[in-house]
Amino acid sequence: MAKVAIVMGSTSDWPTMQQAALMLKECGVEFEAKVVSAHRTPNLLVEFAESAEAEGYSVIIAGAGGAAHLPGMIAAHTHLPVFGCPVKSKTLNGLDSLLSIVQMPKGVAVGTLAIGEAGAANAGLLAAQVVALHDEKVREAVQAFRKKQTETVLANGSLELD
Ligand code: RP5
Repeated sequence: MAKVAIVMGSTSDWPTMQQAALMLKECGVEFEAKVVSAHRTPNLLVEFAESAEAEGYSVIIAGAGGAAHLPGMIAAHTHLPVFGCPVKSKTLNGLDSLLSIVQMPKGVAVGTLAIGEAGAANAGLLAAQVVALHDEKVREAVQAFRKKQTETVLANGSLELD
Protein backbone atom coordinates (compact mmCIF):
# COMPACT_ATOMS: atom_id res chain seq x y z
CA MET A 1 0.00 0.00 0.00
CA ALA A 2 1.09 3.57 -0.73
CA LYS A 3 2.62 5.26 2.30
CA VAL A 4 2.64 8.96 3.24
CA ALA A 5 5.50 10.73 5.01
CA ILE A 6 4.76 13.52 7.46
CA VAL A 7 7.88 15.52 8.22
CA MET A 8 8.25 18.64 10.33
CA GLY A 9 10.96 21.03 11.37
CA SER A 10 10.64 20.48 15.12
CA THR A 11 8.79 18.42 17.70
CA SER A 12 7.05 21.73 18.54
CA ASP A 13 5.23 21.39 15.17
CA TRP A 14 3.65 18.06 16.14
CA PRO A 15 0.47 19.43 17.80
CA THR A 16 -0.33 21.03 14.42
CA MET A 17 0.97 18.27 12.17
CA GLN A 18 -0.87 15.68 14.22
CA GLN A 19 -3.99 16.85 12.40
CA ALA A 20 -2.56 15.48 9.15
CA ALA A 21 -1.85 12.18 10.85
CA LEU A 22 -5.38 11.97 12.28
CA MET A 23 -6.90 12.58 8.84
CA LEU A 24 -4.72 9.92 7.23
CA LYS A 25 -5.70 7.50 9.98
CA GLU A 26 -9.38 8.28 9.42
CA CYS A 27 -8.92 7.54 5.69
CA GLY A 28 -7.02 4.31 6.34
CA VAL A 29 -3.74 5.55 4.86
CA GLU A 30 -0.43 4.25 6.19
CA PHE A 31 1.93 7.01 7.32
CA GLU A 32 5.13 7.72 9.22
CA ALA A 33 5.90 10.98 11.03
CA LYS A 34 9.36 12.32 11.81
CA VAL A 35 11.36 15.47 12.52
CA VAL A 36 13.59 16.62 9.64
CA SER A 37 14.87 20.17 9.97
CA ALA A 38 16.01 22.20 6.97
CA HIS A 39 18.38 24.22 9.12
CA ARG A 40 19.29 21.99 12.07
CA THR A 41 19.65 18.69 10.16
CA PRO A 42 20.30 19.72 6.53
CA ASN A 43 22.07 16.48 5.58
CA LEU A 44 19.18 14.38 6.92
CA LEU A 45 16.80 16.47 4.78
CA VAL A 46 18.70 15.60 1.58
CA GLU A 47 19.04 11.94 2.59
CA PHE A 48 15.32 11.71 3.43
CA ALA A 49 14.09 13.43 0.25
CA GLU A 50 16.40 11.52 -2.09
CA SER A 51 15.44 8.13 -0.64
CA ALA A 52 11.72 8.85 -0.09
CA GLU A 53 10.48 7.03 -3.19
CA ALA A 54 12.71 4.01 -2.55
CA GLU A 55 11.40 3.95 1.03
CA GLY A 56 7.89 3.46 -0.37
CA TYR A 57 6.43 6.92 0.12
CA SER A 58 4.11 8.28 -2.55
CA VAL A 59 3.30 11.69 -1.02
CA ILE A 60 5.22 13.90 1.40
CA ILE A 61 3.55 16.31 3.82
CA ALA A 62 6.03 18.83 5.21
CA GLY A 63 5.23 21.30 7.98
CA ALA A 64 7.41 24.06 9.36
CA GLY A 65 7.17 27.44 11.04
CA GLY A 66 9.02 30.74 10.78
CA ALA A 67 11.74 30.54 8.12
CA ALA A 68 9.90 27.51 6.78
CA HIS A 69 12.27 26.19 4.11
CA LEU A 70 11.59 22.49 4.71
CA PRO A 71 8.81 21.84 2.14
CA GLY A 72 10.61 23.69 -0.67
CA MET A 73 13.98 22.06 -0.01
CA ILE A 74 12.38 18.62 0.10
CA ALA A 75 10.62 19.35 -3.20
CA ALA A 76 14.00 20.33 -4.66
CA HIS A 77 15.32 16.84 -3.92
CA THR A 78 12.41 14.63 -5.03
CA HIS A 79 9.79 14.36 -7.75
CA LEU A 80 7.17 13.05 -5.27
CA PRO A 81 4.29 15.47 -4.62
CA VAL A 82 4.97 17.69 -1.60
CA PHE A 83 2.24 19.41 0.41
CA GLY A 84 3.50 22.25 2.57
CA CYS A 85 1.91 23.19 5.90
CA PRO A 86 2.68 26.61 7.42
CA VAL A 87 2.84 26.16 11.18
CA LYS A 88 1.63 29.09 13.29
CA SER A 89 4.76 30.84 14.63
CA LYS A 90 4.94 32.56 18.02
CA THR A 91 6.03 35.96 16.74
CA LEU A 92 4.22 36.42 13.40
CA ASN A 93 1.30 34.01 13.75
CA GLY A 94 2.39 31.90 10.79
CA LEU A 95 2.28 34.59 8.12
CA ASP A 96 6.07 34.20 7.91
CA SER A 97 5.66 30.42 7.55
CA LEU A 98 3.02 30.83 4.83
CA LEU A 99 5.08 33.26 2.77
CA SER A 100 8.21 31.12 3.16
CA ILE A 101 6.38 28.07 1.80
CA VAL A 102 4.04 29.49 -0.83
CA GLN A 103 6.39 31.57 -2.98
CA MET A 104 8.17 28.75 -4.79
CA PRO A 105 10.03 29.56 -7.99
CA LYS A 106 8.54 28.26 -11.23
CA GLY A 107 9.64 24.69 -11.89
CA VAL A 108 9.76 23.33 -8.32
CA ALA A 109 6.28 22.75 -6.89
CA VAL A 110 4.92 22.72 -3.34
CA GLY A 111 1.16 22.56 -2.82
CA THR A 112 0.71 25.02 0.03
CA LEU A 113 -2.10 24.64 2.56
CA ALA A 114 -3.60 27.09 5.05
CA ILE A 115 -1.79 28.19 8.23
CA GLY A 116 -2.24 25.94 11.25
CA GLU A 117 -4.39 22.93 12.08
CA ALA A 118 -6.95 23.28 9.25
CA GLY A 119 -4.15 23.33 6.70
CA ALA A 120 -2.46 20.30 8.25
CA ALA A 121 -5.75 18.36 8.29
CA ASN A 122 -6.37 19.28 4.66
CA ALA A 123 -2.85 18.20 3.73
CA GLY A 124 -3.77 14.80 5.16
CA LEU A 125 -7.02 14.82 3.21
CA LEU A 126 -5.31 15.78 -0.05
CA ALA A 127 -2.67 13.09 0.46
CA ALA A 128 -5.45 10.55 1.06
CA GLN A 129 -7.20 11.72 -2.11
CA VAL A 130 -3.98 11.14 -4.07
CA VAL A 131 -3.62 7.64 -2.60
CA ALA A 132 -7.33 7.03 -3.33
CA LEU A 133 -6.68 7.35 -7.07
CA HIS A 134 -5.22 3.84 -6.95
CA ASP A 135 -6.78 2.42 -3.80
CA GLU A 136 -10.46 1.53 -3.62
CA LYS A 137 -10.55 1.18 0.19
CA VAL A 138 -9.05 4.63 0.73
CA ARG A 139 -11.44 6.07 -1.86
CA GLU A 140 -14.38 4.67 0.11
CA ALA A 141 -12.94 6.02 3.38
CA VAL A 142 -12.49 9.51 1.90
CA GLN A 143 -16.06 9.47 0.59
CA ALA A 144 -17.37 8.22 3.96
CA PHE A 145 -15.51 11.03 5.76
CA ARG A 146 -17.01 13.67 3.46
CA LYS A 147 -20.51 12.18 3.77
CA LYS A 148 -20.32 12.11 7.56
CA GLN A 149 -19.09 15.71 7.60
CA THR A 150 -21.97 16.87 5.39
CA GLU A 151 -24.51 15.02 7.54
CA THR A 152 -23.10 16.58 10.72
CA VAL A 153 -23.35 20.09 9.24
CA LEU A 154 -26.90 19.50 8.01
CA ALA A 155 -27.97 18.07 11.37
CA ASN A 156 -26.62 21.10 13.27
CA GLY A 157 -27.53 23.86 10.84
CA SER A 158 -30.57 25.36 12.60
CA LEU A 159 -29.68 28.20 14.96
CA GLU A 160 -31.72 29.74 17.73
CA LEU A 161 -31.29 32.58 20.20
CA ASP A 162 -29.55 31.58 23.47
C1 RP5 B 1 11.09 25.66 12.56
O1 RP5 B 1 11.30 26.49 13.63
C2 RP5 B 1 10.18 24.58 13.06
O2 RP5 B 1 9.42 24.08 11.99
C3 RP5 B 1 9.35 25.24 14.11
O3 RP5 B 1 8.07 25.62 13.64
C4 RP5 B 1 10.16 26.50 14.44
C5 RP5 B 1 10.54 26.58 15.90
O4 RP5 B 1 11.22 25.42 16.28
P1 RP5 B 1 11.58 25.15 17.81
O5 RP5 B 1 12.49 26.25 18.23
O6 RP5 B 1 10.28 25.15 18.57
O7 RP5 B 1 12.23 23.79 17.83
O8 RP5 B 1 12.26 25.11 12.06
